[in-house]
Amino acid sequence: MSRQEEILDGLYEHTLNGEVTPVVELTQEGLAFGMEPLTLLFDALIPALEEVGRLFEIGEYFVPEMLISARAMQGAMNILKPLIAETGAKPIGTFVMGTVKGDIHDIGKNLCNIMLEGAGFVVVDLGVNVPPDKFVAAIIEHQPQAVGMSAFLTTTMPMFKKNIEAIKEAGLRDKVKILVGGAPVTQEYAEVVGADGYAPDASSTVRLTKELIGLTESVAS
Ligand code: B12
Repeated sequence: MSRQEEILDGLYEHTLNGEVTPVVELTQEGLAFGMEPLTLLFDALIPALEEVGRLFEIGEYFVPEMLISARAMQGAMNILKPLIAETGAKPIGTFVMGTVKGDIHDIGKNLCNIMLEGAGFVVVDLGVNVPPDKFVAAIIEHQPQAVGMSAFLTTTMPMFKKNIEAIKEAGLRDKVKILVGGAPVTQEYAEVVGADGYAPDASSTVRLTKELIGLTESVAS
């Protein structure tokens, strides 16, 4: 096995076991070795959290295990974030993002933010547990082209509709494109609640946002 493969394997295992110190060390070693930040993310860290979710589902992991795995991943993200987000690109728009009220999952949201920043968006992150009036206030204050709402629980997904209703009532619905996402969310659900779009991951979030606000990808490289 090459050292790169060992690093990816180690990152996966230590994230799964919630060991932040080796996760941070392996992330630094991988980068020093010339590995791409996105490779560490997509080939080790995200698969580890997917496995955490599976183990939780079958009753082998409980909330504390989920939490320490999430913290371990966060340790790596702190190092990777500036590397992924810093492109020096000119701002191409403003994106307001938040996890809906009642929900504190933020890793998926944060990942979308990093990729959006990397693509040149100014991201206003409202954090987690965001009530409808905060989304409305942020739209008024920051005048974004797009708003993203993240929900990871079937019990908090209905907040999309509440948020969209509040945005409508404030007379702002035609001012912004609304994207929804999170593990249990689907395209069908997005349509039912009246969102403009749904994306299953961070890179498609960037693609969809650009498409919705009328920014076509440049064909010239
Ligand atoms: C880590 C984790 C936690 C951590 C969260 C830490 C944190 N800071 O985020 C902690 C321990 C706190 C937690 C708590 C709970 N959790 Co939890 N958690 C998870 C876990 C394992 C991983 C989630 C994650 O971050 N994945 C990594 C990211 C990268 O995932 P991703 O989905 O691929 O993200 C992409 C897309 O979703 C999309 N996206 C995300 N947001 C947005 C927004 C927009 C606008 C767009 C366009 C796209 C988009 O882009 C992302 C990046 O590519 C999942 C399992 C799973 N399979 O999702 C359970 C899971 C979400 N949790 C679950 C549950 C039940 C809970 C608790 C209720 C447990 C409890 N009994 O207390 C609590 C609820 C707390 C609350 N009120 O929110 C269930 C939800 C079941 C359901 N369908 O409702 C899951 C699915 C586990 C399971 N299989 O049962 N959890």
